[in-house]
Amino acid sequence: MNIAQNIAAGLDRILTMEVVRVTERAAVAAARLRGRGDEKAADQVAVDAMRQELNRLAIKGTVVIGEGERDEAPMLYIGEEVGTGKGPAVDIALDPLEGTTICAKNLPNALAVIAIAEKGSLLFAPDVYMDKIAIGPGYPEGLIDIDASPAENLANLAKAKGVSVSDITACILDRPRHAKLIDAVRATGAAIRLIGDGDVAGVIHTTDPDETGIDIYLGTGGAPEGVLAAAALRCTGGQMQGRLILDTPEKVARAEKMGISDPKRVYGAQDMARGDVLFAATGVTDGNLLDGVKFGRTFITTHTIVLRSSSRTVREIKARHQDLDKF
Ligand code: VTB
Repeated sequence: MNIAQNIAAGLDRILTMEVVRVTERAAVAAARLRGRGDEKAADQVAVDAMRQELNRLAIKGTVVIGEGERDEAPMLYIGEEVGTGKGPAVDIALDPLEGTTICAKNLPNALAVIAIAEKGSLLFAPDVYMDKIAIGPGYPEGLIDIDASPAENLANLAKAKGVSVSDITACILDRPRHAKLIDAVRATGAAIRLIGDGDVAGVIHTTDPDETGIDIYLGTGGAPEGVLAAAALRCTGGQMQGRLILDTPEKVARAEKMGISDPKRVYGAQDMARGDVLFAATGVTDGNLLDGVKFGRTFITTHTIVLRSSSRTVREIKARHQDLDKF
C-alpha cells in the first residue's frame, strides 16, 4: 500500500485536527493547578476536562489505556466508551496529566497526552512496570536491544551517530530501582538526564536529540506510559522495545486475563501500537519540546504536537484562546 492509500484506509484525517482540543483543554485545566503541591487535584481537573472534550468528538471510542480499572470507577476507566458514538470505532490511550508530580512541583515536561488508533490495534497493557529502551529515527533497524547491556547499546548508538559515547545522553527516571542502570551508564562516560517523572516525554525526547539533548531512553516505567510512547514513536519514527515486568504470579495472571500469553515477550513500537495512529500532546509546564500553558490577561496560549503514523506528519499547533469562558 502506498502512503496515499494508507492514509485513505486509516483513521479519518479530520480527527488529527479535532484531537488537539482534547489535550489543550486537559492541559489548561491542569496548568491552573501548577505548583500547588496537589497532584490529585491537578490530575482530577485534567481528567474531567479531557473527558468533556473527548465526548464531543465524532467517534465511537473505547478507552484501552486510561485512568484505571472499571471497578475502581475512575473517570476514563479502561473500557469506558467515549465520543458521540457517531463515527469510526477507535481505541484510545490517554493520560490527561502525564507527570502529576511534575505539575504539582511546577517542573518541566508535564503533558496532557492522547493516542487514538484503529480498533483493536493498541496493546491492552496492565498497569505494571515495563522495561523500556528507545531511540529516535534515522538509525539502522535493530540497533538497540533490550537484552544487551547498557554499555553495548550506548556503544552501538554512538557509533551509528558518529560520535563518542561521552557525547551521548541517556534519559532515565530518577528511582532507586535504577541505581545499577545509572552506574552502568555512567561507567561508559555517557551523560544521564535524570527525570523525576514523565517517561512518555522522556521517550519522545529521543526523537529530536538536537532540540532536547536526549539520545536514548532507558529503564522501567509504567506500561500504560510505554504504550503511549510507542504510539508517538510510530508517528515520528524511532525504535523502541518494551517488556512487561510480570514478576509475581498475580501479575502474570492479570496480564493473561488481558490477553497476554507470553509474559516475557519483547514488544516493538509496532506491537504496542499497530495500524494508523494519531498522537497529541499539549505542554502543561514548559518543557524541552513543548511550551507550557501561558495565562495572559486576555488570552491563554497552548502548545501542542499532533502526529499521525500513516503520513508521518508532525504538526505543532500554538493556539491563542481568546474566549476564556470556553475553558
Ligand atoms: C513513569 C512516569 C510517570 O509513573 O511511568 C512512572 O513516566 C513509573 O512509576 O509519570 P514509578 O513512579 O512507580 O516509578 C509516573 O511517575 C506516573 O505515575
